Amino acid sequence: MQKYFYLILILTLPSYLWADEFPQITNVYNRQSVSLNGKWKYLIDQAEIGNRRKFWQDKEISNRSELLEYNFETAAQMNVPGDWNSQKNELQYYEGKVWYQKSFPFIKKPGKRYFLYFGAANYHTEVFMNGEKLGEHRGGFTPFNFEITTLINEQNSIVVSVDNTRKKEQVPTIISDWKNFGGLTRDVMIIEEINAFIQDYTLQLKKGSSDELDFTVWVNDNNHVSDNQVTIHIPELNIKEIISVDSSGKATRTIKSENISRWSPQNPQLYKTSFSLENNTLHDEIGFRNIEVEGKDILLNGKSIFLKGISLHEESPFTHGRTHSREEAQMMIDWVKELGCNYLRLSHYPHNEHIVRLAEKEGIMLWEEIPVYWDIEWDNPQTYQYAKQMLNDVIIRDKNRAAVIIWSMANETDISESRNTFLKKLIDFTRSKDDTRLISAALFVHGDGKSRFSRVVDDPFGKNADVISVNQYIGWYGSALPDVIKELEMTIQFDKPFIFSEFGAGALGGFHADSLTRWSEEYQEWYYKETLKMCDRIDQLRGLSPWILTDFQSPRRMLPVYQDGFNRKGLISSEGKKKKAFFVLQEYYNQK
Ligand code: GCB
Repeated sequence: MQKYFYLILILTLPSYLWADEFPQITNVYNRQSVSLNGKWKYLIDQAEIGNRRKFWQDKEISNRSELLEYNFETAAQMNVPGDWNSQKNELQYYEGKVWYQKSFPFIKKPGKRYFLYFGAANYHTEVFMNGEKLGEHRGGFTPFNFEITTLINEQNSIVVSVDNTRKKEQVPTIISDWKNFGGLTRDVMIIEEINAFIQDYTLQLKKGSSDELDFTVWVNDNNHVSDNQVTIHIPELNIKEIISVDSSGKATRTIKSENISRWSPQNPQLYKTSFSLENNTLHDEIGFRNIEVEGKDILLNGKSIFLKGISLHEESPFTHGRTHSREEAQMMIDWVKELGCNYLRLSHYPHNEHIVRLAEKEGIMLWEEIPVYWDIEWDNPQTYQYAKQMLNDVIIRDKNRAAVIIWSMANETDISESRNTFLKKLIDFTRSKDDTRLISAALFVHGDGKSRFSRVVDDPFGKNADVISVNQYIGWYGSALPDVIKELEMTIQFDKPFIFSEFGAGALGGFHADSLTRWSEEYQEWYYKETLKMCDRIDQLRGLSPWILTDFQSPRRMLPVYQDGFNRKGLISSEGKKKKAFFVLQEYYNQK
């Protein structure tokens, strides 16, 4: 009986406990590393036989009489990073398991430690190296890593299964309005470190202070030495301090500096900073700024700002796949700047680190979000764990980026007791990890019956948020045309900054007609003109991130001729061409 009890216990343990992940190593692009990007072999495993037949043993065919019904050696290849959908016709709509394999030689250096790092893989990933399981990870948009020091050899084989099956309890859940790209979607690399190394650090201005830096460092030391010393050096600020870490590897210090030139869109100042432990030095470029709210204002470095933004999915109009490279990030940021933005909503999940870093360099403030999207399983503790884990991981990755000003908890979630509790727990968790940034979520509005287009913003989430954000689509969804937008009345029940996290209308790029014709560029142009006029009437408004920079694919948008698989609300078409509304918003921002 007891035996069964334990068996049941093991089977019901939340699966995140299975993962044998090493705590996230940050600032990976400035570390010594070997890229594993490039061609990987792959096998489609719709029948889910891979786990039973132990694909990870990656057998070579040594005996011609042996029956082996899988074989990486002769398998086709695809690019990593990259979603599978846009690379292979047969995988365009595939949802299920795919096994990846890569062989590579390696020269191990004495005294080094090695870590296998994945920028992201969607959704459930199991990782094996040289026949052994390293662990698994759930969640499609955040990094994870495993220590491989004792496993790595002169010749190696890594086998990874990635499963993008949608499941009720996952985050996001079954339904979403974007394409469920599967695969090893971001960079894969081996990070080289020494026995005791700086695994992570926080360096940002202390909340409410313009001359004190809060610094925390985490050293990972195999020998758990207690007197490791970390030197932090910011030459331009004349800062050089030596700090001893405790036996858990942690040290915290407040560092004073009078001369900080604070980061802002006009002055995206980043300071070259180095962190050293013995002879090992890790470099970064870090900006310092204050972000807070006061009444209805968002204050950046003490001054009220207006967020001139746009929303973005991680999808390229040229590859029709998930973006993952620095070059693609540059392309997006160039468009964002051309539009006149100082702010970008990275929706609806954490985007890759390249775009976050680039936005920061170019002076674009960021909203980052986790895919708590529409109605997920609010009462399921495992669902909460998944959401919390994602939030935790993106905060760890991006906490030193001055550009990130808002952590968003969710998008368009119906109010209920369990949803309110779930989101409140996420808020509390976020504040405990990072009390320097603002908290928000994209909320629904509802009618109050006073008139056809009067709307109230009174979601209880607003009580605990710093910024009240809502999505609204009057003039697109439903039968009303954009001429009714002028009748929209917003009653906002919170004395806090208010932003439109979304509004938008669909247009097929290149389709021209009169402005009454749905799907024409002219309709979308008219919609933007009316909406922006309406925005000017809301004096509590402190920003916008209209929906959306570029068209993107979605299983919900199959209308032939006009949609053909794309959500057409982009200001830039699925071929990368600007639509008329792009210029309406550009003019508005240029005058703002
Ligand atoms: C929304 C959602 C977004 C959709 C958009 C639309 O409110 O937040 O994910 O894509 O509307 O196009 O309807």
